[in-house]
Amino acid sequence: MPPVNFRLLLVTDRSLVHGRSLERVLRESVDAGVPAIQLRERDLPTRELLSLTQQIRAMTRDRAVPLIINDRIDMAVALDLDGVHLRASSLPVSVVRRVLGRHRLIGVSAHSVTEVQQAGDDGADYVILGPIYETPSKREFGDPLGLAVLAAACRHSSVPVFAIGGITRERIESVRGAGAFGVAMIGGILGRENVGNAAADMQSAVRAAWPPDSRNDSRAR
Ligand code: TZP
Repeated sequence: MPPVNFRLLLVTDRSLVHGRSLERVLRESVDAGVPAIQLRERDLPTRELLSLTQQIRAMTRDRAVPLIINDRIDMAVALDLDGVHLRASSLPVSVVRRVLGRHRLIGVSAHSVTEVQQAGDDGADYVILGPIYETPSKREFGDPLGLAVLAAACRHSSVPVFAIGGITRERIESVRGAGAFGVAMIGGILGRENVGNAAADMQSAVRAAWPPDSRNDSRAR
């Protein structure tokens, strides 16, 4: 299995960047310490998504930051991305694995303990579980699951679990306490006016919660 060597995953939503270019705010985030990006721009037409992904790939490659894309296995292979993120309506993990092989990451969205377990059984490298807390886009993502569900999912999971949904700096310690491997977020960084400051702030809280030398894998960022 390829290593999941990050504790903070910044998920994109270009509707939140208020007229700034997504490439620019992601560059600011990465330069401030964000260690991994999930490009989640599912509604973009293929050619536009290709061009955006190429720009972001060039920026992340220069900085050795993993770039994961939602669903687009073709782009992951063609642009040599680090992985693909899947949800329930995507191709199954087993099929995606046949295309991507073992050296690219496969992440899966889950909304319950059972889905987390299933994703592990299916061969995902990690799971993103949420929403844990209420998020501004509550309607799309469903009711908050809460820390008890997160804790149960982490106990029963064979793969790292990232908590998503309403994650703030103040909540990082609680989700770590529930057993999360890391956190994934949109608004906590991209929704803030000064994205660089927000990213630095968030990464420092993540490093405080999961000190890099607290586990055997010293590559975790
Ligand atoms: N999946 C579950 S909640 C969510 C996703 C993609 C949105 C997270 O956004 P935010 O702004 O970090 O709460």
